[in-house]
Amino acid sequence: MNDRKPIVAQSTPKGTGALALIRISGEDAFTVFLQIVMQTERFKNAPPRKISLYTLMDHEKKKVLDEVTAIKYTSPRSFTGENMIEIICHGGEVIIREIINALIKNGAQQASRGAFTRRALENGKIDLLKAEAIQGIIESTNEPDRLCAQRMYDGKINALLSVKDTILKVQTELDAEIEFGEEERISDTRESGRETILRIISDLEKEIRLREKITNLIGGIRIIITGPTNAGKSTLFNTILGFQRALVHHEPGTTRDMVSERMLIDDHEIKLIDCAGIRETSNDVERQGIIISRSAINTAHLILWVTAANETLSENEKQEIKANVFGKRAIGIINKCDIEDGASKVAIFKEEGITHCLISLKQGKNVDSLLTIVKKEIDFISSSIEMPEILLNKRFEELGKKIMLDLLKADKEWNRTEIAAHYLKKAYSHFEEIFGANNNEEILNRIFDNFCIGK
Ligand SMILES: Nc1nc2c(ncn2[C@@H]2O[C@H](COP(=O)(O)OP(=O)(O)OP(=O)(O)O)[C@@H](O)[C@H]2O)c(=O)[nH]1
Ligand SMILES: [Mg+2]
Repeated sequence: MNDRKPIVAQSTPKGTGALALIRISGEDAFTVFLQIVMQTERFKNAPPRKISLYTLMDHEKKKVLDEVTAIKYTSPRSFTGENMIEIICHGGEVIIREIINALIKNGAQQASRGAFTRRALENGKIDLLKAEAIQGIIESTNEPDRLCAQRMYDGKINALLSVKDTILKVQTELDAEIEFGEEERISDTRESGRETILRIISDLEKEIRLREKITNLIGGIRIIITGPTNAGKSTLFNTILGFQRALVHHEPGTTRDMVSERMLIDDHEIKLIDCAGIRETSNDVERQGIIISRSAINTAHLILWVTAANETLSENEKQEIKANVFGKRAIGIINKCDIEDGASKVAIFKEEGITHCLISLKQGKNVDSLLTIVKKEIDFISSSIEMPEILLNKRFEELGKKIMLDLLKADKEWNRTEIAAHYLKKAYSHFEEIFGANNNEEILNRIFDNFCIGK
């Protein structure tokens, strides 16, 4: 058997499912698979890329492992470029583990993170940027991040290439000045070169801010339900989720800790948060809860301020509304309109320019209109995130920051041409990490360490 053992891993997520996919790749993948398959002739004669039914056996234990289907891919026409098999088995954790163990017992090895993609890279089936793009597509939890990964997958990295070429051009001009400088031309070239570098700095700054916004969306758009105690916040939380997640009680101060759930609203990933109602309290636990609420309000994308129609608006609540929602996206929700009409509370939201809604969660009154307003806000938040064009993933972002720092240093030293040229060279060298990483073991390890197992 070949020195390099075939690799095996589950490619579907861990946990129980109806079906699971196990992949095995390597020159001897077929030999290993044949050790655990009952229908050996069927597998040997199976045409590549066609699915067939097999019984898998642990011959040593004389035990049937599972009835599976499997697809055979013959080198080089596979994802990795090697002989490969995709086994679709039943999705029980024990079955998956036993099949993988049986393959390992017969000559395979457990694949490390990103091992399949790494082999595809080594075999020239894929380039590094595409490999990163695939990982990005798998990992993205929001639309802008997925679109960035898709753009990278499609090879649309012209904006980054243009930054790279421009830095080189300016640096070459500075080098020429150092060598053959003529006084008049020097100052012209130097000034236009500096303008170009300043433009790149400003583009990179903008891109870094855009990436921060995307990173801030990881885990979903954060919607926090807050307001005074006993207003119906937890009731609203449960209503939006569609099940009883948080405790609801007539006693004020019921919710203390932060309770959150992830959900999809119109295909947008949302993190919905319920927390302690805001009030003056002597109870230390409740006070801690209120501190947590305040910090969650600060990082939320959307605030749902819930207040009860039958409670008079206190000076305290007025101040809280002003302090917590000012400059943020928020909806004022006047609940319990089955008890009172809530008209007296409309003014404060109007004053602050906050969209408001009068509802009764108890009677289900106006809840649909509230949800429509919430969906509009979600659409706005999601669509207001501009797509980066240069820094398409986290790694590019990190390199973009390094490039920008060196360009800033070059700008500072612009009149000392040799030093400026040195920093431009340094800025340019960071592109080596992006485009010349194929043969750099250390960079490859760093990149693939972030991949999932089975990819
Ligand atoms: N009449 C009426 N009662 C409601 C309505 N919505 C909620 N309630 C009741 O109000 C009480 C408080 O509801 P919760 O959802 O626990 O309120 P909360 O804002 O989470 O309260 P804290 O966690 O204590 O801050 C419960 O008895 C609910 O049944 C409503 O629309 N009308
Ligand atoms: Mg509550």
